[in-house]
Amino acid sequence: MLSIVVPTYNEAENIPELVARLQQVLQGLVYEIIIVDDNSPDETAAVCSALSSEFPLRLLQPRGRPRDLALSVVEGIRAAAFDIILVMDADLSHPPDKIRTMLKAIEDSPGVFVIGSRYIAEGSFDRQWSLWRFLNSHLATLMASPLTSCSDPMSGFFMFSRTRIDPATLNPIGYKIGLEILIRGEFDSIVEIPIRFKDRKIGQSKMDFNEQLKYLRHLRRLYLHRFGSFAELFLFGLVGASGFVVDILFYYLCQTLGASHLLARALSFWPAVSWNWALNRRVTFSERERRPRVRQWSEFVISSLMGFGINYGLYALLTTQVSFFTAHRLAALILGVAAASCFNFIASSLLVYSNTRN
Ligand SMILES: Nc1nc2c(ncn2[C@@H]2O[C@H](COP(=O)(O)OP(=O)(O)O)[C@@H](O)[C@H]2O)c(=O)[nH]1
Ligand SMILES: [Mg+2]
Repeated sequence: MLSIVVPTYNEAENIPELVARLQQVLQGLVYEIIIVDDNSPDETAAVCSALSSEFPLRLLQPRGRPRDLALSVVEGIRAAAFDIILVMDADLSHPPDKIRTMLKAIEDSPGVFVIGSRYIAEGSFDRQWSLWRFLNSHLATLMASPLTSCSDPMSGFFMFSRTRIDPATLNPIGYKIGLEILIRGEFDSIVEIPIRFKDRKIGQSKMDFNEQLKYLRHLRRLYLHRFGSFAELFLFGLVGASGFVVDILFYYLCQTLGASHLLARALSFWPAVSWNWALNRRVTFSERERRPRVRQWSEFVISSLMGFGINYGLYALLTTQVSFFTAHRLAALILGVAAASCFNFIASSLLVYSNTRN
């Protein structure tokens, strides 16, 4: 017994063929097709209503939220009548004739996550992709590689048992719902089935730049989920590195405008520290409580100045008191920066951006 969840947006012309192909390959099985349509302006609703008299098909049209593929799939999973769920695209990119192989894998071991993969042996694409699409797909996969060993977590063609996830824990955004379920679910292992991914014949892809930005936000959530404070530390480091660039730019800008190098050094600190504060508020700790800006900024400045004190103090102490560092000043400088960064991160995480203060 199988529930097939198909997210759609403007796929009215593809749905009849998809449904007919599913009927062909699934004869003798009990299954349902749940079309989760984000209120497409085309004929999707009429097409589905006509098909539903002949095929086991239901149409869901969620309202009250912006269009989102991943959220549509979550809604489809919630509405499914059966525990075994298959997610696939409507545009016939995913081969229905692999479904029985996928089902067999789940029947053999119900705890697995089965995914149709383009990147393992015998998996392939229909025709040459543009370099842009190719790079995009590979870069997206590479960025997810610390999260999963799956070779193609971006494939939207996968099957799993709903008993292995709690839909309430899913918090996706954008396109990569397979990755979301894979990371948040409790699966024993991943089974990859090679597929030939076909380019759509009808209609248009809805993948665009905005979806790629959403993917970065989605990845951030998954990294925080999987790596907790380490992911925050990593983001804090990235923000710090970008602040360093701001610092240098202003340092030169001030001098170009006539300031002395000492004055330029003192001035460029302020835009850099403000940049860091704002980005940490928006990116690193964006899930934390929103505290009043001026007060939080002031605390961030104080903690940064204390960090600088530690940085400078440690450098001075080591290079005057420890003979090794007298000879290796760069090592002292690096230790100073590392200690100050740790201090800054801890102060930010526990105090400046903490949840428990107001
Ligand atoms: N419900 C819903 N489905 C979507 C949305 N965007 C795309 N889809 C569907 O998701 C599947 C994959 O989208 P597609 O545009 O083909 O992406 P591509 O294969 O990466 O080019 C198709 O069935 C689309 O109709 C959306 O915002 N909401
Ligand atoms: Mg497609």
